[in-house]
Amino acid sequence: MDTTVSTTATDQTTAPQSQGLSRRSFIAGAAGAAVIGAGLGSTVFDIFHPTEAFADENSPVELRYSYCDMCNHMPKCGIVCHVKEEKIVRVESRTGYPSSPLCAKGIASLQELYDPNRILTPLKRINEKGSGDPQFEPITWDEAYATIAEKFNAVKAEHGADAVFFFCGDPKEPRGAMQRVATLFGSSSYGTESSVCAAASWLCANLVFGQQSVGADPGEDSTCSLIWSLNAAWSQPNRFNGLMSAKERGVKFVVVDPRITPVVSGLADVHLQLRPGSDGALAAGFINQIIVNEYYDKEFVENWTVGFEELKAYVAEYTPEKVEEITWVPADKLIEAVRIMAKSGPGTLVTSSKGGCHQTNVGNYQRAVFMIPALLGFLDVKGGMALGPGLPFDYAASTRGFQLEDVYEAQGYQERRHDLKDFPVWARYYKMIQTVKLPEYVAEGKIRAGVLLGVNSMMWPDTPRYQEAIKNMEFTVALDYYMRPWTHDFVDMLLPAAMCYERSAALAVFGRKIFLREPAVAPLGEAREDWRIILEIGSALGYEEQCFGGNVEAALAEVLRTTGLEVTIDDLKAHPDGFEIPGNPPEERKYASGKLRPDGQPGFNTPSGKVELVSQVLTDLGFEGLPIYEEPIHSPLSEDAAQYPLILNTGSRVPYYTHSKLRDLPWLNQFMPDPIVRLNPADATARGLTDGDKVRIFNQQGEIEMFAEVTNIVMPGVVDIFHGWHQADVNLLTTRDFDPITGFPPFACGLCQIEKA
Ligand SMILES: Nc1nc2c(c(=O)[nH]1)N[C@H]1C(S)=C(S)[C@@H](COP(=O)(O)OP(=O)(O)OC[C@H]3O[C@@H](n4cnc5c(=O)[nH]c(N)nc54)[C@H](O)[C@@H]3O)O[C@H]1N2
Ligand SMILES: Nc1nc2c(c(=O)[nH]1)N[C@H]1C(S)=C(S)[C@@H](COP(=O)(O)OP(=O)(O)OC[C@H]3O[C@@H](n4cnc5c(=O)[nH]c(N)nc54)[C@H](O)[C@@H]3O)O[C@H]1N2
Ligand code: SF4
Ligand SMILES: [Mo]
Repeated sequence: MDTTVSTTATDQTTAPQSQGLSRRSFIAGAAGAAVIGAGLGSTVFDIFHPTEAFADENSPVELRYSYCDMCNHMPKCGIVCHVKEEKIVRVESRTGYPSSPLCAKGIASLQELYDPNRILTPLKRINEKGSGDPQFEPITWDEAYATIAEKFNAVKAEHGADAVFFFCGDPKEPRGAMQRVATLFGSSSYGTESSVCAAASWLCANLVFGQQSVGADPGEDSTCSLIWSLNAAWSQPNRFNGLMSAKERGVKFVVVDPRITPVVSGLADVHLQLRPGSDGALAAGFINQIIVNEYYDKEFVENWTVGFEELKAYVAEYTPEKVEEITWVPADKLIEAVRIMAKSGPGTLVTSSKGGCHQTNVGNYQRAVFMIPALLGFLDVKGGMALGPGLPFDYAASTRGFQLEDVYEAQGYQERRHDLKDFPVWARYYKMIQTVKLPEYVAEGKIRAGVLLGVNSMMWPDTPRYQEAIKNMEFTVALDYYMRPWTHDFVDMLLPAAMCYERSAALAVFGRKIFLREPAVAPLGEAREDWRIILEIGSALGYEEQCFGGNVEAALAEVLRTTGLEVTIDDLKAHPDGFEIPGNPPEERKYASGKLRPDGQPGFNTPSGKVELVSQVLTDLGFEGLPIYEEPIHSPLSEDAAQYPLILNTGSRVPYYTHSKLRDLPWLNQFMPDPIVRLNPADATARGLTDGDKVRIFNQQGEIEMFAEVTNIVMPGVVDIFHGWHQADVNLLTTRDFDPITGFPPFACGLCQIEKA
C-alpha cells in the first residue's frame, strides 16, 4: 500500500492542498491495510498535506491555550491555538505567559500535528526484527495492552522485574508516570535521556554544593554572568530574550565556547574560544587566577568550603600561559575574563547540557566550573545564584511522592540496580539508571523486555550497538509519533502517541505558578497521550487502582496532592493564567540558617555540610576528590591524531531541528535540507574543499557523508556536526569512552578526518 505521494519539501509549502490523499482516507487506509511498510527506500520527506487539516474559512474561531514543547519536551512557550471545526488552523504566541515568543519550530508545529506520516493506530511487528524493512500491522489497544502485560509478566516471573526496562527518550513530560509504573511493577530499571543530556551537570553541582543545578541566568541584581557553553539563541530562543535584556541592563558576560555563536556575538564582553574538551584546564586556570589575585570571598571560603588548600596547590601549575598552551585560549583573555567576573559580582554561572557534559572528563571538569561562583562568593546572595527549595516539583513537573520514591527506598531497589557497579556516583544521586551500558545489560541477560517512549537509537554513541541491544530484547514496545526505521526496525510493537496540542499532562510550572494544560484538540486517529498509555500499561500489568485506570486528570490530581501544597485541579482550572502559590520573599545565605539541608542543620547538603572543593562522595567511592583535568581520550595529543587530525565536535544545536526530529516539516526543512558539516576555511583549503562539496567524514569507528559548509563560526582544527540525521548519523563516529563519574559519552571531543567524497 502506498499511502504517500512524493513531492519535494518546497512543493509542499507552495501547493499544500493539491497533493495526495486526505487525512481521512489515510486513517481509513492505514487501519484497513494488512501491512504498513517502513518505506525504507523512500525518504521521510515523502509527505502530502491532508485536506482535512484545513477548515472552512468562514467557520467561527475559538481560541484555546496550550504550550509548545518542540525544543525540549517540556511545556515551554505559551501558544494560542485558533481552532475551527476542531482543527487548529493557526498558532501564535500567548502574550503575558511566562515563556515566549515562538520561534520557527513553534510556528511550524502545526505541520507536525497534521503530518500525514504520523502513526495513528497501535501496530505490531509482523516480520523479523532488524530486517531493514520493518513491516507492521494494525492491532487494537486491547490487544496491545494484553500482549505487553503477558510479555512483561513472563519476563518478570522468570528473570525478575529488573529485567524489564522503562525508558523515556527526549520526551520529558511522561517521566513521572513512567517512573511510577516501573516502581509499581517492581523494576529498578527506569532510565531516561538524561543519561546523555544535562544530568552530568546536575550531578557535578550536587557533588560541589549539594544541589542539582545547571546554573542560573542573571537576574535583576546581577552584574555579570559566566556562560559556560550554552547557545541559547539557537537552543532556547525564549531564554535568549532574557539574556539580551540583561545585556541591555549592563550585565557583563564572559562566554566560554569553541564557536562564535550568536550568544558570543550578541552578549560576550570576553569570549574564551577554547579547544573542545579542554574545559578542565580552562576551569583550573580560572580558579588559579581567582586565587593568585585573591579575588575569592575569604569569609565564605574559610567557613563554608573544604579542600581549599589542596585545590590551591592543584591549580598552581595552571598559569594563564600553560592554560593557553592546552586550551588555545590567549592568556590575556583569561586574565581579563576572571577580572570582569571578580570585579563586577555578584553574578551567575550558566552551564549547559551540551558543551557542559559531553566529555570524557566531565565529572571533574564540571565540578571545577561550579567551584568558580562558589569561590567568588556568588552562592545564594542577591544578584548571585539562588539556592534552596522552590516548589516541590522535579524537572518534569512530577513529585517524589507520585514517583513512589519511598517504595523504591524501603524495598531495596537501589541495591538491585544494574548500573550500581558501573556508575556508583550516578547511582547515588539518581533513581534512574545510567542507560549508556544498555548493550552490556542486554547481552548479559539483565534487561530482556521494555517500554521505550520516544526512543531514538541515534541518541547514544556507536548507534549500531544500541540497535542490536533493542533487537536482542525478547519484547519491546515503543511509543512515538512516527515510525522511525532506524529505531523501530528493532522493536516488536509501536503505539501512537498524541502530540503536544492533544495532551493534558504534564503540568506546567514556572517559578511559583502552576498551569493546567487542556488539550486544544482531540488526538487524531487512535493516538493517545503518553501519560494515558503508560498508566494504561500499568493498569494492564495489574496496578489499575494505583494507575487511576489510565485517567490522566486523576493522576495529575495525585501529583498535586503529593506536593503537599494547597492546590487542586479545580484551582488550576479556575486560573487559566496560572495558579500562584504564595511564598516568602527570597532569603539570602540559606546555608547559614539551615534551610538547604533536609536535617535543618546549617550548611550545604553535602557530606561535610560545606562546598566540597575536594569531594568526599568521590573519595569515599574510590575516585579522585580534586577536579583533576585529563585530556580527552581521543584528542590532538593522543596517538590517533596523526591519522585523524581534526577534532570531532558533535551535536551543537541548529535553530530548525531538535535532535532527530522536525526534518519532515517543510517550513523547517527548507533551511537545512541536507546534512552538513561545518569546518573552518583553513581546514577546507588544506583539503581542497569548497562550500557545498560532498565530503566523507571518517575515523576508527566509521564513516558518513555530508555536505561541507565552510565557515568561521568554527575554529581551525575543529569540525562541527549536528546529530540526528538518519542518513548521516554522526554517532557512527562517536566512541563509547564513558566518563567514570557521570557515565557521559564524549560527543564534544572525538577525532576525525575529512576528504572529498
Ligand atoms: N552526537 C551527539 N549525540 C547526542 C547529542 C549530541 O549533542 N551529540 N545530544 C544528546 C542529548 S542532549 C539528547 S537530549 C539526546 C536526544 O535524545 P533523543 O531521545 O534521541 O531525541 P529525539 O531525536 O528527539 O528522539 C525522540 C523520539 O521521540 C519521538 N517523540 C517526540 N516527541 C514525542 C512525544 O511527546 N511522545 C512520544 N511518545 N514520542 C515522541 C520522536 O519522534 C523521536 O523518534 O541526544 C543525545 N545525543
Ligand atoms: N533547536 C534546538 N534546540 C534544542 C535542542 C535541539 O536539538 N535543537 N535540544 C535541546 C536539548 S535536549 C538540549 S540538551 C539543549 C542543549 O542546549 P545548548 O547546550 O545550548 O546547545 P549546544 O548547541 O549543543 O551547545 C552549546 C554550545 O556548546 C559549545 N561546545 C561544544 N563543545 C564544547 C566544549 O568542548 N566545551 C565548551 N565549553 N563548549 C562546547 C557549542 O559550540 C555550542 O555553541 O538544547 C535544547 N534545545
Ligand atoms: S523556543 Fe521555539 S521550539 Fe522552544 S518552546 Fe518556544 S516556540 Fe517551541
Ligand atoms: Mo538534551
